[in-house]
Amino acid sequence: MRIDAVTLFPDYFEPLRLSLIGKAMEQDLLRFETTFLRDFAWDKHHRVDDTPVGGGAGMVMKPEPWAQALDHVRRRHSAAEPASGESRPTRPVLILPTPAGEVFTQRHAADLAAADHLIFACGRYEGIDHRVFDWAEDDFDVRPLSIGDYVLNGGEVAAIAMIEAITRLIPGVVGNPDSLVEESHASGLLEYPVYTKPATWRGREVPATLLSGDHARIAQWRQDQSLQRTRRVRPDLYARYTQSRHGGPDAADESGSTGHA
Ligand code: 6GU
Repeated sequence: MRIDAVTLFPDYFEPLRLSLIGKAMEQDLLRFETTFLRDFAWDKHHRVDDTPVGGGAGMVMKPEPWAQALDHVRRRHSAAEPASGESRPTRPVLILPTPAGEVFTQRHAADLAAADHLIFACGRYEGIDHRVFDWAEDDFDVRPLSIGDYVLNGGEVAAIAMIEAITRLIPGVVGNPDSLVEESHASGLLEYPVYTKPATWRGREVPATLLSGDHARIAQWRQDQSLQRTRRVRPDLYARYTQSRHGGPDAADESGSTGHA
C-alpha cells in the first residue's frame, strides 16, 4: 500500500516512522510520503489561503495549489514501481479529514486497508475551497472523514489516527493476527477486561473464572463482560449489535454465544 499526505506541516507525520508502521515501511509493506502544499503555490508569497467568499471569519484554502499538489501525487504514483504484493493500480482514495465528514470507524479502517493508494488531504484554517472536491471526483475516490465530534486545528492529527488504524490491518504489519480478531470493535462490541500475573496484586484478585482452565467458561465470561461493558459505556453500539444479530435490544442476553466468531 502507498499512503501520501498533502500538508503544510510534514513534520507532524514523523512519529509514524516509529514502531510497527515504521517497520512495515522498512519491509516495503507500506510506502509513506508527505507532500508540502506550499511548494505548489507559485505566486510570489506562496499563498495557500484567502478570505471566504460571502464573508465570515477565518481563511479558506485556495483551490489551485491543491489541484497542482494532488495531480503531482497521482502522477508520481502511476510512474512508480508497485510496492511488493500490489497488483494493477486502481483509482486512488482521496481522504479529506474534516469534522464535517462521516465518522471514521473500524469498518472504514478495514475497508481502506484493502486499498492500493490512499491520499490524505490535510486542510487547515476553515477548510478547502469546495470546488476542489468536485474536481477531484474525476480521478479519485473522494472520502470526507471525521474522527469524532470535536474540532481540531487541522487534518494532520486526524490523518495520523486513521493511518494507524488502517495500516495495522494490513497483513504482516501486526505480528499476531489473532490480536486483531479479539480486540474492541472487531465484533461490534468493546473488548472485555484483561489481566496478567500475579493472581493477587495489592489485595486485588484476578476474576476466578480466568484461573479455572475451563476454556468454554472463560470464553463465555469474556463475552458477557463485553456485552455488559458495551451496554453500559456505549448504548449506541450495544443497540446496533443486538439489533443486527437478533432483531431486538434484549435478545443478546439469552444468546448463549460462544464468545468467538
Ligand atoms: Cl478529521 N479534522 C479536523 N480538523 N477536526 C476534526 C476531525 C478532522 N475530526 C474531528 N475533528
